[in-house]
Amino acid sequence: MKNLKKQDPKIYNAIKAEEKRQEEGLELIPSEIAASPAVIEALGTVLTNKYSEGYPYKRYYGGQANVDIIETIAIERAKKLFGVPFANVQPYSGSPANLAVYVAVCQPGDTVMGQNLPDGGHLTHGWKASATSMFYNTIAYHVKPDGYLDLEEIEKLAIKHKPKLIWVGATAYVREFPFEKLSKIADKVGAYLVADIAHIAGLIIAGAHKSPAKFAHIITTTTHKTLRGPRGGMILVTAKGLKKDPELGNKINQAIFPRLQGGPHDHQTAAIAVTLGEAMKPSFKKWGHQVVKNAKAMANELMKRGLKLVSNGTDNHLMLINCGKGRGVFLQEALDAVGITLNKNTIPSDPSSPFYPSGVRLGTPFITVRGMKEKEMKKIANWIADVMEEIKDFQFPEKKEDFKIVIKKFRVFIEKNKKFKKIHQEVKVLCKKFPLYNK
Ligand code: DSN
Repeated sequence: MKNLKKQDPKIYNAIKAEEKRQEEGLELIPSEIAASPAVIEALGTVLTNKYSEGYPYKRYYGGQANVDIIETIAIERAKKLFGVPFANVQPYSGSPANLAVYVAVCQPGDTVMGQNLPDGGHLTHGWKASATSMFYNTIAYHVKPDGYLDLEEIEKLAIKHKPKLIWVGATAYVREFPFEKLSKIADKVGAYLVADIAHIAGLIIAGAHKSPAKFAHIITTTTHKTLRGPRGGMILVTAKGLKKDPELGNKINQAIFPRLQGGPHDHQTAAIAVTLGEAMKPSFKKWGHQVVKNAKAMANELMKRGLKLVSNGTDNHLMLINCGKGRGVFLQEALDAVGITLNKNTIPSDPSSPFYPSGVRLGTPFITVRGMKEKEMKKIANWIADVMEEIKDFQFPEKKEDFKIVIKKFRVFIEKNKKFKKIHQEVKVLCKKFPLYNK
């Protein structure tokens, strides 16, 4: 980065500081990952200079010979990896990909169903704060007290509301998705079943989670979570989808361009192609299975230490710790102080609110990229449990207005805590043994 360093030291220094933060800390946000050096190289290329509205060999601007090759490779790799006949690799990210699905198959005012946000669902699946609920009639389904999807409720709601589209997929669901059962419900009411596999795409390719390819009509995903790619999105249409509507691929293409987006981000497309190439290697399968093994090992150790996990464990890459009413923020901030990064998150039937949720969400994709295994998971789980123990006296205040006072006290406590300083040093030592990029 010699030019950047000379020309804009403020930005250069902030990037270097972020490199150091990621290198010296444990990134446990389950939707984050360390993209490979080849992916990062593809992102920083002259492809960012180009406009390519349209699709390969059908563009609106000249000079597309190289971009057409790149996008075609990305499409073909996506089709092969997921076993589908159609792929669009142009969505800027997951939310635009999901919006394109609505535009392709629904009319404004149509009814759609999705997993309730506090139950782990995604904003774009119809949550009230998302624009999707402004344009569509959205019905939320839930998980049962054991943390599994409530299939009985889903079936009842589907029969009652006859949705045009049913989403399956989430941002905070620790169990395997029952794609086959949901496809039966969707077929019964004539709805499109759309699987949003953003969180689990890499696990599906690795064979560590069932694939929705035989059961859903459409699949959407981001490319920067367990797929280990650049920030980006994809929309896939399955054979089942084309059987329901042979025009579905064309409708998706039109929804992305010209209806919702302009020129594709060609540097991102190239990096997606590289990602998909990497995901075809046998080592990717091994990695995907290790992510799940690591999550299970961490979950077991956390529970052994007395922490409460939503659904008492995990089938995938992520876990949700129930910290007690409104206490997610305390654990997030205390762990930040020891170099462990995760995010506060709602838990099913959260007694608090999305801004002051009662849980934290954590996962193993990033640290598995670094080569960490079950032994390290146990160590990390014990640090988390130690930190939780240390902050046990801090409760969310009865009156929300008092939060500012409590959090101020809490931050002073964190700042002065000797145990946290010790754990932070130990975290750094562990990270040094598992370098991220400087191998
Ligand atoms: N922000 C993503 C996540 O963290 O799961 C979802 O869009």
